[in-house]
Amino acid sequence: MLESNVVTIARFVVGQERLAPRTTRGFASLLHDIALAAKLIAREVNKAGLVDILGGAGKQNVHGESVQKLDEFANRVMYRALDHTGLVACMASEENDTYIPIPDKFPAGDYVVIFDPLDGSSNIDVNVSIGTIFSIYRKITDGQRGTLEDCLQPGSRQVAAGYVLYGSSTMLVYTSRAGVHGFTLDPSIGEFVLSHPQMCFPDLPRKVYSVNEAYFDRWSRGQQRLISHLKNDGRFGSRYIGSFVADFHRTLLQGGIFMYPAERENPSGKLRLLYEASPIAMIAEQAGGRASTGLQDLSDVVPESLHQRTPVYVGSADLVDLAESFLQGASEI
Ligand code: AFP
Repeated sequence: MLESNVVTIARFVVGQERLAPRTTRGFASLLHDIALAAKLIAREVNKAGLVDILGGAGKQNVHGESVQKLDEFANRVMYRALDHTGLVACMASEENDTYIPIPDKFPAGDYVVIFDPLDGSSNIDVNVSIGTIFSIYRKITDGQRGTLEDCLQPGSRQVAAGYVLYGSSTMLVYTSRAGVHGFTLDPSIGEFVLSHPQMCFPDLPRKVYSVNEAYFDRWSRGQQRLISHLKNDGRFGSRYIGSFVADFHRTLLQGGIFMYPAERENPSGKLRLLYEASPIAMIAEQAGGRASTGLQDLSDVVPESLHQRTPVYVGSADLVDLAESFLQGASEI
């Protein structure tokens, strides 16, 4: 029997359903499937350091089987966890060029699931935290199965969003518009258990900004002035991991602002709207923060293509407001 104070993710989600206006009973099952995929990915991520012993990607492992790259593995695990459930209309993944239909042999459902199976994967080799990001919408087209149009919805229409952080422990953080809740994988029972209920950006005296400052010379004057302002403010420290999930998670726990700005030669920045920015924006808003392109709320951006990129400013609401005040009107890039 479970200890009385342990709340597993399955138990928690069922209890939340009546609070989450846009979800149905199937949502609990969908989140359960994503949590299962996360456990399988976490198991492989934890083995990544043994790659020299077990064989690297493209090589044969000790069993003579060929070893997949971890991001390809994570992509397949997410797909296989969701393709047959009868809950999903279609999917889209950062790893696939086009949207992913549900095979005809399986029934299709109402939810559209969009994911980045392994974000920050260039950090794997140096043992830095990486993550999975997911975003859930309802199908908006009339047909039985989902289409590209169902994937191209603004973040404001998300039913739920979340991420999994593969760090010193594995955490799953999600929102279904009833607050943001964090669960830590307890390896001894193989379950995600509630560890961080009702997460909110704190307002601490020490502030943190997070941006890759090596790109300073490529930024607009407004962005450069913003960073100079933060440096002169006296209250700010700087942290940058280079792994969006890990940088955002720290920002959520400690407050501050994460930025991936536009550049003069690359006005869209690097991060993907559908796979990275929109889901993290929803979590930020539900945690009392804000997310912006620098010029408008990220949740209002209507995607035109699956792999569209966008500048990102996310974190404590007052700091995102401050960033916008430097960027709006500063059109000289
Ligand atoms: P990788 O998946 O190639 O490691 O990129 C990670 C990422 O998309 C995101 O997780 C980081 O916030 C961002 O790129 C870091 O980019 P820079 O290396 O340009 O700072």
